[in-house]
Amino acid sequence: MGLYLSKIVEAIGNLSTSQARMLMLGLDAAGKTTILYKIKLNETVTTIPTIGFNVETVKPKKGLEFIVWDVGGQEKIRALWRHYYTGIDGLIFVVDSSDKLRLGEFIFAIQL
Ligand SMILES: Nc1nc2c(ncn2[C@@H]2O[C@H](COP(=O)(O)OP(=O)(O)OP(=O)(O)O)[C@@H](O)[C@H]2O)c(=O)[nH]1
Ligand SMILES: [Mg+2]
Repeated sequence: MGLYLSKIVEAIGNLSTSQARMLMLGLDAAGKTTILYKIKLNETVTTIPTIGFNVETVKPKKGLEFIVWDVGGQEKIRALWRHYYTGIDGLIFVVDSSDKLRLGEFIFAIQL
């Protein structure tokens, strides 16, 4: 997971803005909250399924600040994702590469 985090930070580090509002979406148990707190605290925390959202300000790189919205991915609450799009600067899709069977479910969910 660390390699992917570095790539995300590297890619987004080229943005001209120093602060960005980011929305993180993915299916339940994809690892969104784990990633958020790994960036924020540099720790792998024990998570519980997110009902609603977590929002944290993180500094993944010097001079760059993200306000990250991590929205719960359980099936019943995916219809709420679209309400979080307003005003965002970037979207992070979190996909568990070992969960290939549910990739179609995720593609369906982001079209809701
Ligand atoms: N998918 C995934 N999970 C991991 C990985 N490494 C650790 N995990 C564990 O898998 C679980 C993922 O849970 P969360 O981070 O809460 O997932 P989430 O995407 O926030 O789920 P919701 O809040 O239900 O939408 C945690 O127990 C993690 O510790 C990884 O590389 N991929
Ligand atoms: Mg979560």
